Amino acid sequence: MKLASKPLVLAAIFCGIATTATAKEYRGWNTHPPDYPVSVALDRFSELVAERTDNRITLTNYHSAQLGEGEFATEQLQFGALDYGIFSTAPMVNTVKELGVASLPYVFKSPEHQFRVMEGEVGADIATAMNEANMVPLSWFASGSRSFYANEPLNTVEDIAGLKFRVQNSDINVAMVEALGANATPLPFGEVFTALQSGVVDGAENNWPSYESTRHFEVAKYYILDEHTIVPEGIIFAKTTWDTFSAEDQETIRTAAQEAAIYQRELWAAREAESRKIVEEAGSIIVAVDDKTPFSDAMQPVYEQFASDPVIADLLKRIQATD
Ligand code: GTR
Repeated sequence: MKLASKPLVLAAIFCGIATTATAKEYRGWNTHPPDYPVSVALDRFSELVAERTDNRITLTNYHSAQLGEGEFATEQLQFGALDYGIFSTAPMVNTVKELGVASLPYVFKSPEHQFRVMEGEVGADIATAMNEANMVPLSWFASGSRSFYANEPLNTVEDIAGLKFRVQNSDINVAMVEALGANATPLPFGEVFTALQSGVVDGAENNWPSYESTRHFEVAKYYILDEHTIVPEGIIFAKTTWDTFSAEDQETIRTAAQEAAIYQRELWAAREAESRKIVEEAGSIIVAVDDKTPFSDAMQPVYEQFASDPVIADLLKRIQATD
């Protein structure tokens, strides 16, 4: 077969280069199934970016932990092996100590207070610290309050003691459970159902939608609404990827991430109510906690251990001063 003439080969090479330079695909991590509020909003984010960059930037979301469990994905992001994703910041606490302040029990007065803090000056300082670990947060999604559940009755804080709880992989979460006299077992999210079912752990802790979507309620039906943490969860890019975008594209992507977050917060409110209904109808025993003081008092050692660091102490003071 006759080889193509030199100009033709050059033209082909040139076109190849032109294609890669004008359309690039990026890989995004997500742990939740496609119909979960977080996932739906992440897909909206990708659509907005594609539309607004004339498909030059394609953000492909891999839902349902297809790219691995959270701890692994968090490391991949920090190494720049993943481009972006929607991440819970709990497993980042061990590498970015500033994030620890946002994982402290009862640090936020409400989900709205968390948004005001994370979107304000404290959030900007936390973002700067995250940049040093190769992470650029773009917007914060609703993440719900996390509460304990177990396969035996939980009516008061005393009932937590002596049980074994799965926690996210964070030193603060371990300390929190230990402060209640219980045992903490860090495990990947995707392994919790089997761990509950086989008795490796007696319980776990999470928000309404995750308690329901993972079907943990089928194997741990006692849910006590102590609402100990509201851990920030957001769209986070690897800085190594982020820095390759022009300032104009960065602006487009950041705006889309913020719009997606507003959409997600609406979806979240509806899903919280729906999840609550599903688990109640399935027989979960829900215990309301009117006075959370016994929980927050018992968790004081966590503050002594983590908030004595001057950097955390300063951020904490500023969070407490935020309305
Ligand atoms: C969920 C969160 C996930 C994951 C999970 C967990 O609420 O959305 O990203 O962190 O909790 O408990 O591991």
